[in-house]
Amino acid sequence: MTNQSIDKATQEILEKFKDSSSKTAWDRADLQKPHCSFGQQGTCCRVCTMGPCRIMTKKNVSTLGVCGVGADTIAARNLVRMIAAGTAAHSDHARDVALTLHLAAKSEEGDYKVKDPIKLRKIAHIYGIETKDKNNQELALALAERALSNFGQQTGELDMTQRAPKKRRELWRTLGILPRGIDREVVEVMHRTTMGVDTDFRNIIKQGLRCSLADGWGGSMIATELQDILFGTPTPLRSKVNLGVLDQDKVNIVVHGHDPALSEMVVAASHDPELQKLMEQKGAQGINLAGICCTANEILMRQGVPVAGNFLQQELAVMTGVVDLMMVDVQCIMSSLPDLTKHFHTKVVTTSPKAKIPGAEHVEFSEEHAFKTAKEIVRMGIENFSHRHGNPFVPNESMDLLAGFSSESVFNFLGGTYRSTYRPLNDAVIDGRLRGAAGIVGCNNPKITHDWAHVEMAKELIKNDVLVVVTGCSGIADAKAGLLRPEIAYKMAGEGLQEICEAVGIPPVLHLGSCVDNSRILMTLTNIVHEGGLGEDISDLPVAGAAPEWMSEKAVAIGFYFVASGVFTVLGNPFPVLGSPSLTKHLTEELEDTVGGKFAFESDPIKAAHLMIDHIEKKREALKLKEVMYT
Ligand code: BF8
Repeated sequence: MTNQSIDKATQEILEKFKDSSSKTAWDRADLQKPHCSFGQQGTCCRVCTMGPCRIMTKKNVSTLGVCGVGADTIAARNLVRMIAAGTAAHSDHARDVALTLHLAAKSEEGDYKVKDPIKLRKIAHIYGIETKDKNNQELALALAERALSNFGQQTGELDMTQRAPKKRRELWRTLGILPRGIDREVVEVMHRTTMGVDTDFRNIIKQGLRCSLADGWGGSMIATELQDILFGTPTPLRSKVNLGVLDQDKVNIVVHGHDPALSEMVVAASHDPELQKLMEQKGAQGINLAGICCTANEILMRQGVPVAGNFLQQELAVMTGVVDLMMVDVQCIMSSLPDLTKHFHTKVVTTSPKAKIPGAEHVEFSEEHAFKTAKEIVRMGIENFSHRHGNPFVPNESMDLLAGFSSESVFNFLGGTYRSTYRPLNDAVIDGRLRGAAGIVGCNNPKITHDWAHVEMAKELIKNDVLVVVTGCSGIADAKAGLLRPEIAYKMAGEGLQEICEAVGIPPVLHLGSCVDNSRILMTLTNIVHEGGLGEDISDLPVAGAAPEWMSEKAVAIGFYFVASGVFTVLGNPFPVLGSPSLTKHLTEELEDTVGGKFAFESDPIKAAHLMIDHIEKKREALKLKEVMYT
């Protein structure tokens, strides 16, 4: 089992069910082998029905598709369509958040309220909204309308891009990749990549970069900031992670997906006196909420709700036999869940009209009746408590963690409670106590030992005095491995990083939230540039990024907006482009000359960490910084 996961809880459940008829993603992944090499290399084209066309190379001569396109075009088209899909996912989520803010602004009596009025004013200012003489409701309405207009905007520049360093924004403008409107960039990718349009692979990638920026500095940033306004900006808090947070004696409700709008209400509904009474009548000792994937990250960061697991643990949560209800919203939800519940008592409840799953119960969520829907779902979970059967098995594995960092809180923290400044962080990098910083983000993928690449990479980086920030399933992986505890710095961090962690009481690995919260990393990098002393652009900074176990189209969009923002980014498994050596070279070499960032593909997390460290050193040298103090 150890080659499937490094996580003990995961290993125990997989071992227990290895000969049973309950199948998981790992079993299905085995059945998919060998993978289609054309798909893997990116050289299969299905954009019209003259094919499907595959590009084959014999004695250095490649075939062409029926319309005449070769491997370069096909692989580039396939890749940027992944960017468009990822951007669409993050941004459609953001649209729903903006609509929720609009609703909160319109009806003061509704379930949603502005929780962070300071951020409301700050973001309204970015949108050029006059804040003087406006109350919160008026401001929220104006902001929601302006944010919504960014989706359908046809010309101009996305408002949030103004937050990027000046030099970066000018570069985007010069290169013609400053995003105009969020939906427009997604549509243009789809247009350009349809049969017989753009066949210049560099030009296709250029639009891919523009589309990805519409995600990072558009959709994802809108989602993060408006969620903070509605649900509160996270501040550091303690919680627990892994399947051991499920409690046999309590009603266990697991929320899974990405959109916090309903799960925030479920948190409130779980305290409802009427439902508490029903829970007691059913003989349970409490209502225990836990999360999976990014919905988990959202309510962990703001409410401290424990996390049951990351992407590859969603089926395992059901297999414990103690999850009375799993409520899902959108994204990263395995279609296998309802089928799995044939062997277990868990009710799987879909809630979004955009994401129904055959075999699941559907309770439609609408922002107008959010609390009522949340209560109904919690009630279903409580009612299902008495239907448990068989021998439940909850691995005795849970880990403490410190989360809730944001671009506002984390480095203010580094500046001390009363000093709101990035100065101490910049100074630590300048004087060589810190080598630099790295972001590790993204998914799990059954092709890679679960959690292994995330955890090994993080350990290697902190050992070398690189402060690590994490989001998404990467954050959950590191949390399970204990890396989000301040005390781990003494055991695993280099001396310089240890000093900093000790002085401010932070862990060497900082959890910044869900995948849309990668926009917090963009803002953190921007704040470091603005603080001064480390160059004028993100591409000058001694930083790097990685997605060592990525699998989702959303990760492709994220990788691209980091590279387009000037960040060297290492992927654990390559993009499906290796069938085009020219495109591969463009992504891993040439892009650096234009946008200042590029990709590398490296499956060994230690080697990948050293690619990042080498890049950080290269940037330190260019900035003429002192040598790192402790080597
Ligand atoms: O958006 S890291 S598996 S849960 S895609 Fe999905 Fe990947 Fe997890 Fe969050 Ni992000």
